[in-house]
Amino acid sequence: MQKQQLNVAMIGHGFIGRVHSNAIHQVGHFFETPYELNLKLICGRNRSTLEPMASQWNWQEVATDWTQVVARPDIQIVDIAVPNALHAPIAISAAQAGKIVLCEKPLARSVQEAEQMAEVTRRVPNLVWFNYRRVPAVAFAKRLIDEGKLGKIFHYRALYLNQSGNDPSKASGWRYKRAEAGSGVTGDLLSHVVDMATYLNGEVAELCATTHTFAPGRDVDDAAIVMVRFKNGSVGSFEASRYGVGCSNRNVFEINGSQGMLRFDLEDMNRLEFFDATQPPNLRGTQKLLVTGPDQPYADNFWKPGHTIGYEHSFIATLGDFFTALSRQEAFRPNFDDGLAVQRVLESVHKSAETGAWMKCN
Ligand code: SOE
Repeated sequence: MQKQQLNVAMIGHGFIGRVHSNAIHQVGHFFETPYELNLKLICGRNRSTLEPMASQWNWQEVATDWTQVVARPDIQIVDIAVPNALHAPIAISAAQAGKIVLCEKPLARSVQEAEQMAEVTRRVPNLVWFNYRRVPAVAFAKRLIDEGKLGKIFHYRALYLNQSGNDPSKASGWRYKRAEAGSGVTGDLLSHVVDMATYLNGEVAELCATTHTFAPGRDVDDAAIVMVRFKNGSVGSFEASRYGVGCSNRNVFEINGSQGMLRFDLEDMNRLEFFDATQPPNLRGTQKLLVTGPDQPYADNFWKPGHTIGYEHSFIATLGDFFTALSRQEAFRPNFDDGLAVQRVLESVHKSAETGAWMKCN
């Protein structure tokens, strides 16, 4: 069958732009969909870094003005991989021009921006790159929870730590400036924690948070610690920090239920730890499952059982599921409304940190 050609324009060409470029190249190799993606155009402000990036990742054209790019009739997909301050104007213009819109997380700098983006973008297929939902071990955790393997959930605790804030060479980057990023670690890392917690354990009912900035003069948060009550009756904690010295990209959750426990650590991302409390007491113990198949998420897409995968596969799987949903005219999650929901929780974190009070979410 002839595939439908879709031309992609990616705005941005930093680290995450490379990750997205790889996913756009690879998705057709691992997921059977009726579309063929063309890496038509990459857009960025700095030609001297843009041109080598375009040639290394096989983007056909380069451009420096995103306003012209989103207006081009030969572009069907706009992928946003730029600093957070530009997410809203690009997403809104692209959606108004009828494009499919893919946006890096966090969706926006504020709830107000996210609301405008979600409103306009509901008319077009859209996605927010909360990629960790598609790590096979995380998707398997979701399946086990939905099957009731944990019973009633008591606790959900999660950490996302890196050490970038403690690195003076990074301090001048956009991620450390309120005007460009909107917030610090909350938007950058806590947003992943909130999305994953909502995916696995449902909505947050209320929370109480403290945030802290270690670097003198920095106008964004470096660390956030949050106590959480979920709508399903469980209680939990979230911690995110850029001062987690010794941790490069430590994204962890641990869930305790009446019938078992699940534990995940991105730094060992092919594994999911499972404790089955329904086993006879003398046989109970934590199993370190290698989630590469058989009968596990994405086992049919990637390699044979035991042949492990990496960070980039979570982006490929995100895109694969997105185009599968598109071809079936089904809803895709996480979309801009999910990004907005995360933004609301992050705003409650900031308000709670300012006032010291518990905040109701939604
Ligand atoms: C940098 O802190 C970063 O690239 C985040 O922005 C990503 O969302 C996370 O997945 C890895 O770390």
